[in-house]
Amino acid sequence: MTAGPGGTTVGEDPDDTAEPDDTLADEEQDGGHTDKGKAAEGAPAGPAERGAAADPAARGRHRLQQSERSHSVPSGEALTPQEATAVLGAHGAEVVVVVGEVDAGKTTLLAAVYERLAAGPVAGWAFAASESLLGFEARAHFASAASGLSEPDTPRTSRSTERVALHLAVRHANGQQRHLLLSDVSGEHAKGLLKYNQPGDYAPLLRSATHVLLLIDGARLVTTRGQNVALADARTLLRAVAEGPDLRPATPLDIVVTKWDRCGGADGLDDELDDLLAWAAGIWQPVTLRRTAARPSGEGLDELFAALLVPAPARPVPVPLLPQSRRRLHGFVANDGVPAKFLAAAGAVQR
Ligand SMILES: Nc1nc2c(ncn2[C@@H]2O[C@H](COP(=O)(O)OP(=O)(O)OP(=O)(O)O)[C@@H](O)[C@H]2O)c(=O)[nH]1
Ligand SMILES: [Mg+2]
Repeated sequence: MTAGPGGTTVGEDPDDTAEPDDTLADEEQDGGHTDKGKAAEGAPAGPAERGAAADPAARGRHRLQQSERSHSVPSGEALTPQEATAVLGAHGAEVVVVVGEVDAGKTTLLAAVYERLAAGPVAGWAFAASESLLGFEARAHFASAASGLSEPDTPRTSRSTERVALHLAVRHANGQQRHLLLSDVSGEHAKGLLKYNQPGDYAPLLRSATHVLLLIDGARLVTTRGQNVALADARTLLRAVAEGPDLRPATPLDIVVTKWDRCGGADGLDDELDDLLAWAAGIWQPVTLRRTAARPSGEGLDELFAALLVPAPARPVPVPLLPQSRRRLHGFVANDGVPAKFLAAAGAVQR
């Protein structure tokens, strides 16, 4: 993708291009890392700066603030929306949005991908750098036997949406370098999608997404009754994501069954998953189904990671409308897409 700094939101997109948003930050927020922050630095001096010029102590304080801003060092934790936006502006990045209910295995999956890359190249891509090394290490520690827990356990991800994205840079044997921002937000946020069809805190993430992973907790698929409930929930989630206003058309969506080590071979499961995939393909394209076990084997992770780096298919190019037809269509905005002939026949066309 060609993400440039200072992005727009879908609602404001003047030419309605099919590119994902290049900002993960709410528009009002400005952490000093965005171009808005840079623009502010170059703006004419306001009252504070004029005061600083007159008073040496104030001038010192002002300089200190400026230097903190220009020398800010990433904390190494998961990135804030502003920091993630700065990565998008500087390099462009794949924005991978992981959606799944509490305990679905989101954090463990991301930790396992990181560990897998740390162990050696995946599909020719080797770990190059990360601005959220501490965030990855903390997650990997709790998700591995090294944590000293009798059963490795990943702590629940905080409900906070202050730090939402894990950053990875990878380099291919051919010298190409790519960046990824992998969202890790609490499954609590999926409740809004599931119950009320409201994206809530997912909205800015989905607007920026270049890839969506919709996780199904494999631990819920062991019994037939569990399968019925979990797969019905997955359909509701998928519909909310796919039919909501945020996700751009043709964004690859992967249905990822987690904990395959626990549910693989369960009665009737493969047939149910085939049905789910066929149903999903009817409402979203492209869609893929994956079976994964982040632990103990890492099954399915290499294929999943390689898929995240496959260049996105060409997105539909919006057809430019002549001013005349734009005006006419505007009148029928509620019936957009319905042939005018049919509307005329139904007496709904107002001339
Ligand atoms: N057996 C098995 N357990 C797993 C696997 N992946 C995750 N788990 C376990 O499932 C539980 C939940 O995993 P998390 O990664 O914390 O789930 P989450 O989706 O991030 O949960 P929230 O952050 O609370 O939304 C933890 O106890 C993990 O150890 C897996 O592949 N196999
Ligand atoms: Mg988590």
